[in-house]
Amino acid sequence: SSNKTKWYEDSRFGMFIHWGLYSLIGVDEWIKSINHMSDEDYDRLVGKFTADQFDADEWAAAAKQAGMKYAVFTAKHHDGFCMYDSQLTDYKSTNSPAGRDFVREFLDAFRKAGIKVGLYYSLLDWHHPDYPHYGDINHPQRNNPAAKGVERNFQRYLDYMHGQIKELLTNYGQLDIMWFDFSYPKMAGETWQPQKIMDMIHQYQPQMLIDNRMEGSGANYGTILSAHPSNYAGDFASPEQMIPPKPIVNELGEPVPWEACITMNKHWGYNATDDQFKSTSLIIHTLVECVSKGGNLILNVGPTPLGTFSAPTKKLLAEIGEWMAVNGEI
Ligand code: FUL
Repeated sequence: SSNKTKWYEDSRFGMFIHWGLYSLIGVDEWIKSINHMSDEDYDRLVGKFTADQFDADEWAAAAKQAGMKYAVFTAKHHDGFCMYDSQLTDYKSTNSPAGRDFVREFLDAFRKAGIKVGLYYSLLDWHHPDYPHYGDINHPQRNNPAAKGVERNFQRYLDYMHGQIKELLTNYGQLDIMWFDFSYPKMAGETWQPQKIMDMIHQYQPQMLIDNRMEGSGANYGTILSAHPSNYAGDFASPEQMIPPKPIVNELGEPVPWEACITMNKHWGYNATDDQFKSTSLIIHTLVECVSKGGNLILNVGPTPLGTFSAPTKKLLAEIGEWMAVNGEI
């Protein structure tokens, strides 16, 4: 393992946090796409986002007690709603009744607790007018004829997206991870102008790690990482909802860092009726299997509309923490 990834590979266990406007509907973070929702309908949620019970210190304490060493929070998911005070859009948490920069509060609390911090940033954006509507097979407006003739300036979207990444890289102190998500196979390579993004990372946060979804990883979520350091293939692989059958290697056959990202129940975002939580012992076995194959587990939580962890989430974290307290430090 390289010096750059050592802390990450030693960490083994992280927390993924999916929280955003979609949490208020309580179904799925893809709800705008699944239900082909209009901006008008979806954006009503902004006025309801009070986050009355959000306390990042509580989140950090729960992660710490569970034995998690790093955490990744959704700064912007596919819906395009910014959970931070971006200067490039009005579509942000600071303009909701909550009026808070959730990213900043998350970062402050988790750093204070001694947990490494990362931000999830969606390359897709279902809100930005210049993000292509018909090119994206999952865009909420994909079947809306009114969206068809409209001219979209993709470069303008890229400038916006790059500008937001720069904000996150420059306004929020040291970031340990940026988790970019995702690229359709046909959007591989230069589509996001990833070299520009990499140049910013090297300039502003040279120590930071990124996942492998910026470059056309698509459905297999990039189980292959390039051995060539000059490109933008990422620092770690990100198999989703599965444990790889064997350690992940690059095209030279060398093992690469990876993390399995896995939900506690069936959803990433808060789902009010999904009670199919995995058992504590299954999650511990999953963690052990990942570690035995040289990887990490990043376990997801989907906080409630008001910003708390649900009761089953808290219970699982507490029980995992009991096991970690005895077996976690080797
Ligand atoms: C996927 C996303 O589309 C899901 O909503 C979720 O964020 C998962 C971790 O990555 O690509």
